[in-house]
Amino acid sequence: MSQVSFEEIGKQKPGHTPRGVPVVAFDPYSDEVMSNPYPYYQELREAGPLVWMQRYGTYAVGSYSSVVRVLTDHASFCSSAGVGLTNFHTETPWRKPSIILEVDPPDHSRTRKVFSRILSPRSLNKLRERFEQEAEAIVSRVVAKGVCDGVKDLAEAYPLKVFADAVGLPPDGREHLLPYGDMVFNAFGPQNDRFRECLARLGPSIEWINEVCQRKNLREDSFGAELYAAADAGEITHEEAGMLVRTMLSAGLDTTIFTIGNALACFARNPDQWAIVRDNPAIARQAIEEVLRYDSTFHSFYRTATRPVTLEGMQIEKNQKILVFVASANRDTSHWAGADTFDVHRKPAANVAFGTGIHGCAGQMIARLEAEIVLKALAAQVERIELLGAPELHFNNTVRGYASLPLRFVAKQDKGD
Ligand code: OVV
Repeated sequence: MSQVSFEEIGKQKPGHTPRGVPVVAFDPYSDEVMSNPYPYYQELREAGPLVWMQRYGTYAVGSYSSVVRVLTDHASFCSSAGVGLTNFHTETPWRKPSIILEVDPPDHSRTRKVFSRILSPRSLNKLRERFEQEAEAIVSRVVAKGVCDGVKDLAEAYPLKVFADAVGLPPDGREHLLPYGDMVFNAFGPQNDRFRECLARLGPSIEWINEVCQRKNLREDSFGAELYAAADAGEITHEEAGMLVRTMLSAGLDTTIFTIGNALACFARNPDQWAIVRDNPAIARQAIEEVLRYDSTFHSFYRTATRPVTLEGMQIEKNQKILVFVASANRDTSHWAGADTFDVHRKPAANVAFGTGIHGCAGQMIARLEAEIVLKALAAQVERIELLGAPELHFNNTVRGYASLPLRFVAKQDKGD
């Protein structure tokens, strides 16, 4: 098999099918597939542990074992060529690459160390009380309203308040966060209409983001302030501190918002599962894990082969992109019994919703904390979650969630019991 040169990557046309690799024809970025990707993921896994995505001229993995294999071999499957379809070695990224996501060791290790410390369970402890108070207030509001949009009124409202506060953002201008995040996650996919329309709509959001990443705009006693303190201590540069604030704002909103929305949809559609959490809120953390497995928020991203590498008995050429479907791995029936059933009693067995390996989500503990606290606040006040109409999906090239969820939160008769 011939080796693909740098220059050829990105210009590769569908049809350059490598020999011996099963071919998959569906477009994972089409509205049709995104509406319900799971039958397509099954097709992908049944085709084989490593396949060729004809539409985009990339390899892909969708089974649990091959996904884990790719993510735990960062030496062979790197992130520095970008974790989207765009190959940074040959194409121009839409923004300056992330210094923690789109980078390999040893550069990655230094930024990751600082970032992980600031988001460690230990440093998150001090946020719990404030997060709980805010969840109680927001949940009380939606319960009082009765009928609401579960996305706008709860799933968006909560992280836009508590996470943005924790980063140290000013209260004004936060409406720029979601258009920016939408762009970040669209940009991991192909430069399709969705990407172009999102970029065209962005307007002043990029400038606002860059502005609030500066030290003078961040509150004291915040993640942002801690990143700049790490710069004062010489662990990273001051410019890098600003870039890591950008990472928090890129990665920390859409993801948690969609996860909370997906949880609401799961429980509205499975009232028996809601009854379990409501009657035993201690299970909330495990239930969130099941939401993440069953309806993963981050669906897919890429790695790039650093050398000719054999995977699942097939040869991948250097510089080739490999599409990693974590949402498919989380539905792999050879790893999960009854994978397509939402079951909060399922024992948490290492789902890959947050990825795995050295690039495994650095914010996963705060993401879980937010979702768990919201679920517990709902469990304290809400008897039933009723779906009043068809949920509206939000289409994004990388993350999956809802644009709106018409819900009624039926209050418990006696909140005290
Ligand atoms: C994990 C993630 C998602 C989106 C953006 C970034 C990271 C970043 O580092 O900017």
